[in-house]
Amino acid sequence: MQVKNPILGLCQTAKFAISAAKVEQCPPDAGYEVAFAGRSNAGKSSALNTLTHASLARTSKTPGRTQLLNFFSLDDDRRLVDLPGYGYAKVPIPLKQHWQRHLEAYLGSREALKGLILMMDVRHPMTDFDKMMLDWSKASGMPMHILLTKADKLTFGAAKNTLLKVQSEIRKGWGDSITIQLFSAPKRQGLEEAYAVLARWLELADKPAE
Ligand SMILES: Nc1nc2c(ncn2[C@@H]2O[C@H](COP(=O)(O)OP(=O)(O)OP(=O)(O)O)[C@@H](O)[C@H]2O)c(=O)[nH]1
Ligand SMILES: [Mg+2]
Repeated sequence: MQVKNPILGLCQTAKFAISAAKVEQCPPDAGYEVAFAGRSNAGKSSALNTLTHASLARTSKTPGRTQLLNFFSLDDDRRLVDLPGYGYAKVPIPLKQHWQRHLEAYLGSREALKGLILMMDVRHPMTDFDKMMLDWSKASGMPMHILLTKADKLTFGAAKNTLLKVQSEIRKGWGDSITIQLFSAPKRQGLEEAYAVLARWLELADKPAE
């Protein structure tokens, strides 16, 4: 029997929907959403582009580039959201406060949000900001999955060691519901694991073909 993978099909036809500078500008709060969060420059936009086979999200060598909540539609009920990177020191303070306020408002109030993908650079994991996000996920009960990005920058062994170390730290401090994997955008490493998480949260589990 042939098995269809609906998440792959939907990701391949993802379309940019809207950039919201404030929570009030977000699409109506209905359906299913998965948001991509992480420190500035961690590789959020690159991961999104790799998963959607498109250059939907702007990537940049300059940290702090994604300044708004960017929504990408998969279908009428499902969206992926590229969140502004946190922790970029050179952003002017008023702008920083503006993002933080709206990011917090989005995270704290969004009914459609079903899970958070947290990206950490495999070479610099578990920053204070990452820990703050882990605390928030635990306190709010929001499902979280971590991508250790840029795995291609380390040898296989070193990347695997970091994975095990961070996994153990997270289990001890935040419980075992948070899942974690290695990811590389240029090598397209870790796609299947990430798709499986998206499919679960977006309620698009594999179904036998009709
Ligand atoms: N080698 C390698 N480089 C990567 C990977 N992911 C991202 N990068 C690079 O890291 C830089 C930042 O990537 P972005 O995807 O723009 O990061 P971001 O988290 O969206 O950054 P902000 O929007 O500024 O918060 C870019 O130069 C990317 O090309 C990866 O898996 N491997
Ligand atoms: Mg970005």
